[in-house]
Amino acid sequence: MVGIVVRIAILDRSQSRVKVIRGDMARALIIVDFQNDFTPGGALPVPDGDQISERINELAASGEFDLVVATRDWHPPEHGSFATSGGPWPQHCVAGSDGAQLHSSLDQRRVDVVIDKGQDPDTEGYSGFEGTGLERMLRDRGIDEVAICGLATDYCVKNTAIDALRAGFRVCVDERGIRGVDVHPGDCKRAIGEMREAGAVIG
Ligand code: VGL
Ligand code: ZN
Repeated sequence: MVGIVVRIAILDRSQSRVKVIRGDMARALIIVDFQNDFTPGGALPVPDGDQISERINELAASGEFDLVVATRDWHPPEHGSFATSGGPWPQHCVAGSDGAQLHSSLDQRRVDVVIDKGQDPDTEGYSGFEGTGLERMLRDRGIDEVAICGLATDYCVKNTAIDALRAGFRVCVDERGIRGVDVHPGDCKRAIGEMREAGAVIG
């Protein structure tokens, strides 16, 4: 078998289509919280948060990924992170609200799976891996490597990337496909440093 590249085609029943897992690596794209409330005009806008849509759509359509996941911050109305409950943030991404919908500039035809997070009222739920089936899903589909884009660099992108590394995935963070809030100036820069330090490739 020397010299033969093994390509395994599996029928993914949930998607009713055949995916090819490369002999080398299977990759997923994770689009973090690209939602109305995190874009200008929303309840907790990330400056220029809408500007990453072209890059996200380009990544999702690139053919580089075996699976495209979009996470949504999806909070109950009394979530502990809301100022009304003593938390740091204005009310945002209440489950089912317009603000919680994926931004209309995202080409949702490219999204295979949507993962809702932040549903536990008592934890921040910044990471897409926290209290969700994301890790299991990636493992079930043989994913080795994840690329991460979305919002916000210094919160949900950072925590998702660090949890992905902890779970043993290789992680690339797409620098052109992220934006952050920078509540304290320098937060985004520090977040990128922390992700790199934890083992992520920033590119
Ligand atoms: C986020 C603050 C509060 C994020 C979510 O998606 O980065 N930030 N909830
Ligand atoms: Zn939130």
